[in-house]
Amino acid sequence: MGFLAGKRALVIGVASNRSIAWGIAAAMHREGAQLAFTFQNEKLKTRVEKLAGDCGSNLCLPCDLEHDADIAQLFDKLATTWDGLDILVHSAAFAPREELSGDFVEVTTREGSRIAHDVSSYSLTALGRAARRMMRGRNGAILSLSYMGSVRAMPNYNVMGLAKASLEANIRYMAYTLGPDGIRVNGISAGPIRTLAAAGIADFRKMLDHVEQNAPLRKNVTIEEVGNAAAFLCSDLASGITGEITYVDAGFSIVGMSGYSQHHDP
Ligand code: NAD
Ligand code: 0WE
Repeated sequence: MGFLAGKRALVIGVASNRSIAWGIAAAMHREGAQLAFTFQNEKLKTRVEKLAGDCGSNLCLPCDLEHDADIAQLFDKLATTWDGLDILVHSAAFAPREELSGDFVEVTTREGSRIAHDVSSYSLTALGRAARRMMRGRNGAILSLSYMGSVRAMPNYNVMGLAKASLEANIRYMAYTLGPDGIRVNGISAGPIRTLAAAGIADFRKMLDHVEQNAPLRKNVTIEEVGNAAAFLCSDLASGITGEITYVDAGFSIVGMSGYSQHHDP
């Protein structure tokens, strides 16, 4: 029996079979969890429904995280099918494309900042509030996805770095507040992965190559590796862990002198 047998998980952020959320859903399904999904808009509906079917789920509900009414309706609908919720996965982020290239100080706008922080950080608080009643008192777990741009200045990631810093603080405040309800809140900071969110990002190939050459494990991570860590963090195996950001990045973030090559006999 899998280590998530009997658990019910809601997964937000599947857009394709390359989505990190899809790697998480597949790992959770393998470990015995029952799944429900959301889709951002009608364009994604059929794709998400097909992927849901692949892991035995026919629960697919609409939710645009920019709208309070969508979040309220999501949990109203979910409560008509499920009497409780054990796991909530938040794997969504957005900033207007113009914010994600060029000189940070020059390209960052008030409206772009608002949108990035709203969708990528505030939405986690809104979801936590809406999910709280269904998750209370059953060793629930909430998980979100971050990136190292929250703690280091990086080219082009720009205002998304600020939004991820906010998200990581949000994870700690939510862990602090929801802990007494038996709900853990954690984050995974993943290395770069080619998903739709990475499509069209300038020099993404270059970043993948740089990680492959400099990370201690000399590789990039996959959605399967992120999925396995996510399944663990949301399971009772992680019952002592809350408010943490776990790096799943082949070790890239711990290196203090990238590019230095060490002589090494076999
Ligand atoms: P993806 O494009 O597959 O997923 C992003 C998801 O966000 C999509 O499903 C999209 O529908 C959803 N989304 C965006 N705006 C939304 C809104 N207003 N309402 C509802 N949903 C919305 O890309 P991904 O790489 O799997 O991204 C998932 C998460 O992982 C994001 O938080 C991203 O910041 C994070 N992350 C990605 C990488 C990477 O290199 N791909 C690395 C570290 C962290
Ligand atoms: O968090 C992300 C990407 C999130 C993202 C992606 C897009 C592309 C499409 C947010 N908003 C948008 N808006 C769009 O219009 N990652 C960690 C992947 C990523 O994005 C980068 C990166 C990396 C890594 C952008 C610049 C530099 C590095």
